Amino acid sequence: MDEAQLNEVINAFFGPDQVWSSYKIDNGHIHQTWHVEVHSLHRGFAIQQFNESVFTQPELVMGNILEVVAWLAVRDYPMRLPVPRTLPDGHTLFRDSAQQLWRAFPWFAHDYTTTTLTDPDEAFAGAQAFGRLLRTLDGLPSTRLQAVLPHFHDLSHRISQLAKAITEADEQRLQLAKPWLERVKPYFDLANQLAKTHLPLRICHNDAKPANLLWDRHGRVVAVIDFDTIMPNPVWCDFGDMVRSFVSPVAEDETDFELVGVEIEIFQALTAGFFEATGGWLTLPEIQSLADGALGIVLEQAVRFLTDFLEADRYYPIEYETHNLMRAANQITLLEALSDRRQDLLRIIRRSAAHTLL
Ligand code: GN1
Ligand code: MG
Repeated sequence: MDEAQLNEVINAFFGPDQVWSSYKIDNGHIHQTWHVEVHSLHRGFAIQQFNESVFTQPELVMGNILEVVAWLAVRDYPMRLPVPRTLPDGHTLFRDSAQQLWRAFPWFAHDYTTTTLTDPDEAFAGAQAFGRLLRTLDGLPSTRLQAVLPHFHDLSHRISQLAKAITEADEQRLQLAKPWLERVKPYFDLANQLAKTHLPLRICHNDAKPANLLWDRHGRVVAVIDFDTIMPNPVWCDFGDMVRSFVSPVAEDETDFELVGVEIEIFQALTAGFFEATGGWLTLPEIQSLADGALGIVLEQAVRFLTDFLEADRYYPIEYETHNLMRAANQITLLEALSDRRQDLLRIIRRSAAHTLL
């Protein structure tokens, strides 16, 4: 991406001859993002180059986002809303002369973002924010949302993709992956167990991780961002993604696996924050699904990273050759740690849920 290309995009969204400055933001595996200050408008924007190989129907993604923000805008939703900028022709996507696709969101002033949470108060506030989003989306007819990524949280489908990748992988990658495949296999039955739960579908964020939260200096969540994958799913999908990304004190690609583990205080705070926002609304079977759902989401992420490693890194960008294998290994280590503490997780969930029902 050169400056002339970004200038073309800025002209399209904000009119010709804008004076602007920008820097690239290193956040997210899928799209590429720039912070752009449009000086003549005295406003900042997040400008994104849209990844069409992941989201092959970009208009459906934008359609979902518009449905969701329109719903939230007239409800009791206390955070900023990522409303996409419209072009003069009313569209929210711009195709530049190099055939790349772009969109723009308002920039929300915030003090920090983070990929890991080490403070229980932050875990509480983060889970409360994702819970609030989930709760406020209740009632939005799911028929108004399109399945932008079919089978996104379909664990059995993810496992069968891994099986296919194993049969097609190059020998060297397969050998490297083998020990981790052996360690993850015992958990595959979780897919069947979770498939049997028959829970109501809720409108989930589906990427409920700290990197999708913006914070102010008082530890309050300014905004939940990245509405690309908002789709109906069982509630454990969002709870599970939070567990996956909150409870371990290190990033998902940390290679010192000794550091990967479950900070039980963080889990406790996360659970309390989540029930603070959703308590009394969730059904008992949903509450009972949360612990195994969390294990399921960690398993799913491990399977996705492992599949991508075996498929020679088609999906997730990598910084070194075994990056996806290391990400998978990290997630398998976390899965084992969570599984060891399953009884504690269940007890904490039960207590927390009881508390909100009183
Ligand atoms: C991807 O791009 P980003 O970081 O928001 C992925 C999620 C994964 C996550 C792992 C559309 O999200 O599903 O859980 O990486 N998004 C997509 O960090 O595949
Ligand atoms: Mg995302």
